This record gives sequence, C-alpha cells and structure tokens, in this order.
Amino acid sequence: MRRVSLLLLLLSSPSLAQFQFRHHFVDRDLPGASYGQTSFADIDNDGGRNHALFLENLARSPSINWTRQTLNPGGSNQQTGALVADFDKDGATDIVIAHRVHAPALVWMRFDGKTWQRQVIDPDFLTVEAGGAAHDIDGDGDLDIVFGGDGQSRQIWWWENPYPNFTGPWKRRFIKNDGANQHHDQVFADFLGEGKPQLVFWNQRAKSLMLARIPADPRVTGPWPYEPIFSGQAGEGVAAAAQYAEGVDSFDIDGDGRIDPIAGNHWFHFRDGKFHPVKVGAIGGRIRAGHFRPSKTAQIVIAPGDGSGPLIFYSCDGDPRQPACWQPRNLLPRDMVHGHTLELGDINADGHLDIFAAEMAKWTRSPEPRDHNDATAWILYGDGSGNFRATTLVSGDGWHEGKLADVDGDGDLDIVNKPYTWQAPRLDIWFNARSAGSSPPPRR
Ligand SMILES: [Ca+2]
Ligand SMILES: [Ca+2]
Ligand SMILES: [Ca+2]
Ligand SMILES: [Ca+2]
Repeated sequence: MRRVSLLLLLLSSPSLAQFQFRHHFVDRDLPGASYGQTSFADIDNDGGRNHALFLENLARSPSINWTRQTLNPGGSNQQTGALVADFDKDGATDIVIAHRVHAPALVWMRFDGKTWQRQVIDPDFLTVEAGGAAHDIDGDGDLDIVFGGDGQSRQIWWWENPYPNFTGPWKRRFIKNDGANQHHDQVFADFLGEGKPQLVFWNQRAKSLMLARIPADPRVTGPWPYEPIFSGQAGEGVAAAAQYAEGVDSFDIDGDGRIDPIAGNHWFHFRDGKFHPVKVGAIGGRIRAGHFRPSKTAQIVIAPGDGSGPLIFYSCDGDPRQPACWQPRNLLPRDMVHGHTLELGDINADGHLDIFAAEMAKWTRSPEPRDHNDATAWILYGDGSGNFRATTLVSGDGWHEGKLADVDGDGDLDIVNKPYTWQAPRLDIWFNARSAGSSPPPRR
C-alpha cells in the first residue's frame, strides 16, 4: 500500500497579527485514498479573530471512513463538560462546551452542515464541572441545559433555551445552591414512574447520589428540593480508581419496564418507595448499559473515568438484583488510563450495539506535555452476540467526555471530542462517512 503522511498545522494563536503555527503528525501510514484539506472560518463572527479548521480523511475502519475536523471553541483551557443535544430542533445534534478558569461558562458550537457558528450561552465565569444534561425543563418544547459546579461550588444551574431567538445569552436559574460542593454528572429520566422525568445527580462532596423533582413552574421556583437516594462507596478509591464516585445514566436494567438509575459501579431498582443498590463490579466510573445480545437483563459497561482500570463488560443471566450474578469480562488488553469517555451506539449501523471508549492524554493543567502519551480511542464493534472486535480510532489525542452524536444530521453517529486540557481550547469532530473519499455530507 502506498504510504501517505498527514501533516497538521495548528494555528496556535487566533490573532491574525501573530501567525504562529504548530504542527504534528497525526498519522504517517494513511491509506492511499486519504487526503488533507485546510480551510479558515470566522467562527465567532467577530470579523477578525479567525480560527483554523482542518479536514482530513482518515480511513481507519474497514467499514467507516472518518473525516476529522478540528476547531477552536474559544473558551478557557480547562474544558470540563460536553453536552450534545438538538437545541435548535433542526435534526442535527448540537454541541455545548462547559468551562472553568475564566468566562464564558458555556459555549455552543452550531453547525449548519457547512460552517460553524460559535454562540455564547452564558458569558459569566462559573466553575462548571464535567457532566451536564439536556431536558425540556419548562415544558415549552425545546431542550434546556443543566450543568453543576465543581469542587469549588455548591451550585447546580439550568439554562432556559430561548428557541427560536438565539441572539443573546440564555437565562440561568438555580437547581441547587446549598449543601456540599461538586456535581460531576446528571441525568433525567422517570425513575419514580410518575409520568415525567426527575433529575438524578452526583454530589461528590456529600458522597451521595441525589434525586430532584422538577418544580411545577421551574421559571419561578428554585432552587429545587432534592434528597439522597444513595450514599456511600460507588467504586472510587479502589486500586488506581478515581478518588470520587462519578458516572450516572439511565436504562431499564432488569427489563421490568421501568427506567433504572445506574451510577458509579451500581444499578438501582426501585421498590417499596426506595432505591435498592446492586453492586455490579469493583471499580466505578463512566457507566452505560444496553442490549449487546438478546436478553431480558441489559449488559453494563464501566470505564474508569477520572482514574485507571479495565474497561469491563458486565452481564447477568440470572437474577440481576444479586450482585454475584454480574460476571465481568475485560474488553481491552490493557487498563484504561483516565478513561473518561464511554459511549454506546450503533456506530457502523449494522444493527448491533457498539462501544466507544477513550482515554485522556492530559489531566494536569498545562496543555503540554502529555501525562499519557499513548492515550487511545477505541471502537469496539459488537456482533449482536456479546462479542466485540476492538479497533483503534486514534492514539495520541486527549479525549474527555467524548460523545457519539449525529452532528451533521445525516443519520449516522459521528464522534465528538472535547479534550480537557490537552491542546485546549480545542474541539474535534470525527464525521462518519460510509463511502470512501467523501467530504462531510450536506445536512439535508
Ligand atoms: Ca441542531
Ligand atoms: Ca424548554
Ligand atoms: Ca454496530
Ligand atoms: Ca452523522
């Protein structure tokens, strides 16, 4: 095969008066059909502060050609949260990046299929933590935003989506403004079977998973009442695991028709008015669930999040309420190092659920050098029977809160990477193109 080198030039300063390029090789062994393309765009519409965009076609998977685009969301160099949802209701998934260190707190990167537009949702300085959730909190038909404060903050906020007028900042209100600090991860689902979703969130300094009902009129009522549904150890502090519990999601684990919370290294079943924790493994972290093979009980996947440990697939063919039923299977030949990205979806659209998992390159504050040179992003293609074919998407990039999302609205899952501090501020989109040599397809 003819070898092609791909050279990326990164514009390190957004100022046109200071052209300073950094370059590094992403791949020196690309298939011959691959190519590179560079363009510039005024992302933030300020007329002058242009950012560099880079497109290259990377044929990595036998079934998918990935076209990567790198851009600068123009926030602080600690990008904590990434939230993907369709906020403008155009059918394509939008990306919101949360920051700390300095303002703005929230930046929305809008893509119309060709160009990117940067919009500031909250121009203030907030110490936003990783996590975030989208839900129509005020019931007006558009998705609103939730993020929580970090270890310096006792606050959780929601932002009211101003659809269809996106000219200014979104109104911010309190969900929580008391109690203990740090709120890493939130999820909405109807866990109580009340006909409308509740918010479940981690409050790390309280070592508790909390539940809050949405007030009847959230535009005038806040903060929201909340209560713990679980307190204690959830897979943190074990071996090289993270020092605090994290990770929360929702899935009907036992197949009884009710959505269950999953968090840390537990799932919870609701009975007699309370949530009963079931521990499924030793190390907690990023946690997801799905059906990788036909079964009443779902399977659970856990990555180590803000610590290190194996990527483990847990399955149970007996009583899922018994911890001993959950059998672990290690999915990778080595432990994940700060495996803070874990997503499930049918990436190659073959009808079988796949796993996307990736590591951080950098968790300390300066953008270089890396803390973990071999940080890797894997796609594990499921075969519908609980087996996986592990492939490497890329090594050497820093991933944090990576997401599967249909960014261009063409019906297939693209991959969004917002590094934490590695080369931040930075955002990478890996467009899923199932025909060779194509540019990102038009949205419609
Ligand atoms: Ca959209
Ligand atoms: Ca709304
Ligand atoms: Ca698949
Ligand atoms: Ca897509």
